[in-house]
Amino acid sequence: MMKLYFSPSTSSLATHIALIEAGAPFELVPTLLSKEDQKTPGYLAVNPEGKVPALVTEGGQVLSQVAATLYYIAKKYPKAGLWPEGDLEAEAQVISWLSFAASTMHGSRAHGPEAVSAAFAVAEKKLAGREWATGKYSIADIHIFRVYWRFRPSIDAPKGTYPALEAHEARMLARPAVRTAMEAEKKYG
Ligand SMILES: N[C@@H](CCC(=O)N[C@@H](CS)C(=O)NCC(=O)O)C(=O)O
Repeated sequence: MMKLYFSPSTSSLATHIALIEAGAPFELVPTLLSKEDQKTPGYLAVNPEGKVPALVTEGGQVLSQVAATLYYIAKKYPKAGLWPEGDLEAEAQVISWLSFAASTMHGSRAHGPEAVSAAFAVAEKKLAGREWATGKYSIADIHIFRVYWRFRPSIDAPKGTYPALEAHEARMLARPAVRTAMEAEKKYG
């Protein structure tokens, strides 16, 4: 069974959602940032990056980085339809969004609220007029959602500032897998 090292509401939530969307068997291993569990020698032996998520595959390989974990889950469980298999243009678009979410969106927080707002403004433009990032629900939506949902409260912008992102977030929050993952993480803080 796969193991997900996670801390509630952090980057690992994206991996957690994807595992549930895929119907994959997995075990949650709490690695609480509030207790600095990610800095312990035990965890650093699993993931030398000292960050969550880390996903240990059934084969015993450790995958770090949200994008890699999402890709692995989507490809391993193709019936879940989380990856636009065989549609080269769409596959490349998913990779583009995953990179954008991990770098521009997630990376913006280190540079303060203005940088977060600027990153959201770009995401808003890219997402405008779309139900899902690449036309069909995919792992890209999971990644975008997790970052937007988590960082949105940290910026002072009235409702309606990012209509496409807001509507996307509402669609994500209506998905049973998203609700299940968030509910399961609540008890860890
Ligand atoms: N680029 C990484 C980012 C992972 C990341 O920054 N995780 C944060 C939680 S959101 C973390 O573990 N921080 C702990 C630390 O930096 O000590 C990814 O996509 O997985």
